[in-house]
Amino acid sequence: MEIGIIGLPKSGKTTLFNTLTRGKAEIGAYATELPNVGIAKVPDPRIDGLDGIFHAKKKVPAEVKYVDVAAHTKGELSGVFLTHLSQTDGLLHVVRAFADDNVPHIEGSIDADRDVKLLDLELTFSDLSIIENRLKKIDSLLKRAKANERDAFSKEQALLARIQTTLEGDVPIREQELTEDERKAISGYQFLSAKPLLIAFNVGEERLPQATSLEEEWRKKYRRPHVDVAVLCGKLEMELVQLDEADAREFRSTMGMAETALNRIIGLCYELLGYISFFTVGSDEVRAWTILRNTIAVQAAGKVHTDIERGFIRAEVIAYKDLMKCGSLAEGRKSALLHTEGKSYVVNDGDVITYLFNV
Ligand SMILES: Nc1nc2c(ncn2[C@@H]2O[C@H](COP(=O)(O)OP(=O)(O)OP(=O)(O)O)[C@@H](O)[C@H]2O)c(=O)[nH]1
Ligand SMILES: [Mg+2]
Repeated sequence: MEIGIIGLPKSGKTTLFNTLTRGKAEIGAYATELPNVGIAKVPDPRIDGLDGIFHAKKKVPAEVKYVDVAAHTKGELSGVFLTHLSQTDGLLHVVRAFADDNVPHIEGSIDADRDVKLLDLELTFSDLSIIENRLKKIDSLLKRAKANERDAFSKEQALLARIQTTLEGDVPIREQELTEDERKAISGYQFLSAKPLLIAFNVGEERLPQATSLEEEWRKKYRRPHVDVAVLCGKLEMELVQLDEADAREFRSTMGMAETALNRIIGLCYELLGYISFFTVGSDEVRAWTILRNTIAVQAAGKVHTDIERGFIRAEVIAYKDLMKCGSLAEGRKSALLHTEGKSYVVNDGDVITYLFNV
């Protein structure tokens, strides 16, 4: 589970990266080719709820990896950037919306709308160039292909040509009408405009009081299928995660800031990417695991351990809410809220699962 942070130079990418991962990457440094990589712990109050029952030695939240790729100038979403970005499951676009004369903007002025479009174009260009190369390759392959291979190549050619035309009409791949099979067929290309996108507008402190209304306004404007919007003040948020918790809380309540940007952005990315969490519990640890919506029990087991997936016998499942009502797994069993499921059970967000397995 990995999210790539993108944006124009000096938009606040590394600042946000540090906030999300509580990291200490150098700010304002001209980034090198090496990306910053860090882990964000996904805040989830249910972990504490479960710990109230199990008093575990360890509480382990779900984790999402964030990759802050180096700054790139226009038209350079290629080479090393592309390699890092193509492996991610989603993109977080940091858009500069703060004014600061000490931080020059590469385009010479602050214009968030222009920057959103600019990056969109870059994603599109990157995909178009991959498609062009592949189409050329298929052309030459078709000349030499045996009769039994031609069909597959022709099919791929037709699909890519269709995607190309639609992309040229400014429809990103994430919004294109493709069947499940077609999406699968192109998944290997890791197209950037196919990835879910969170646009994070980085506003200055002076606009903090309007953050909520700005977010509403921008969400209306930019929200698309698989695209969501957040507004935050990157610099302030980074300073706040470096404070101790009580001080940060006090500051937030004085400023009327409800939730930390950290929690909100991680939460929004989680939803946007279609992730859900299930839990394993015990006196050793209470732990959240990340899966995609519609994952079946046996695949989810593989997240915990490949042995459990291989030797899967059954899963004992209780919904988080039900478990909190009963107060223990034993009570859950008695009141039949805990149910036994087989391999193909579709796991729900918040399921607490005990696996029985045999290897
Ligand atoms: N005033 C103000 N300055 C900010 C804010 N966020 C970032 N900055 C400043 O902008 C400069 C660039 O921030 P970075 O986080 O390094 O931006 P970046 O996008 O990672 O930059 P590159 O990696 O060089 O492209 C630094 O001097 C930050 O202190 C903000 O919300 N307000
Ligand atoms: Mg940076």
